[in-house]
Amino acid sequence: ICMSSSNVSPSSGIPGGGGESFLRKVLERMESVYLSRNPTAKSVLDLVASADDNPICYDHLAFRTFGVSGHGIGSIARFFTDYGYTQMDELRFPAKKLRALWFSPPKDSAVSEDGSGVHGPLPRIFISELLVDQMSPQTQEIIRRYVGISGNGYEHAALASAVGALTWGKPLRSEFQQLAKESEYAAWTLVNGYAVNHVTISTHRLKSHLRDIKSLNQFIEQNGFKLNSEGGALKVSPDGLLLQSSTVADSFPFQFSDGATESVPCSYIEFAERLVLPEFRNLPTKELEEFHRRDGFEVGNADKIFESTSKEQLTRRA
Ligand code: OOG
Ligand code: NI
Repeated sequence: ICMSSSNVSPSSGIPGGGGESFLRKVLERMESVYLSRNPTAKSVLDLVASADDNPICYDHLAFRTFGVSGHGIGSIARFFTDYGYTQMDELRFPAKKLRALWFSPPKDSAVSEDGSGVHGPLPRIFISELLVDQMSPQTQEIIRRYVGISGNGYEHAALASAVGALTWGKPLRSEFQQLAKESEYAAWTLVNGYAVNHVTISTHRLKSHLRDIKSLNQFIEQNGFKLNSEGGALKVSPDGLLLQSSTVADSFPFQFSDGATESVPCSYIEFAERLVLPEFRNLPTKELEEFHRRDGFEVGNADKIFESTSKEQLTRRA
């Protein structure tokens, strides 16, 4: 079975019981929106599940937001912190005008024997926000108008994600294009809202040879899926202990409010391998738990993973 995440950080929330089962129900709805919109992610999960014949554990789920008047990271974070998650480190991406925070899960109790996906160990949560103040006046005007239309929608970000709805109206194609020129992240967020941006398979918790992320990458490509090639398919943290890769996002025909339809990017799937920390290297494999491994995220890796929804990656020939 998947090792339960042994988080040492105190969880102020509600471990187990009604709180945890509600949290998992919400994650289930978010995941089902994600799987229904992203055929590549669904196929990759099915493929890995059939090849490994073991429960798949999620390392993290990620969301994108507009960092302006309450609509930023906090809007979606609130749900998770209310259900026991703990805010961890901040990551900054000055060139992309983004910032992110990650949240570690509460100690979970409801991991069933065959717990897979959202029924396995609770995932970390990675939430980023666009630094809207740093955008051009035209871009800011569009973003501020749409978050304005949404009213108090930001108070219900998790609900919006779970039901797969935008809290603002559909934009004009020209507005999408204006944002895309300046920040592909902004354009993505305008048409996808609080939808799950990606789920990440925890490769070291697989049992077959696919637990090695390099083997998994090869397997994914052999099966005809395109990996995000930005800076090389495999992203490695400076300490060498956090290895990540991702597919290129799917796209879907989006009908803009002016009636025009254009293909826009939606979500992708990521893979992460967390290696054992030096101080635990002598532990027998059987005794290894998640907390013995490299935790957290890495700016250098993340910066390249953001490109999984970029036009350059989407239009690249495999
Ligand atoms: C997030 C990219 C970063 C990670 O695991 O470092 C990331 C995004 O594309 O919104 O997922
Ligand atoms: Ni990620």
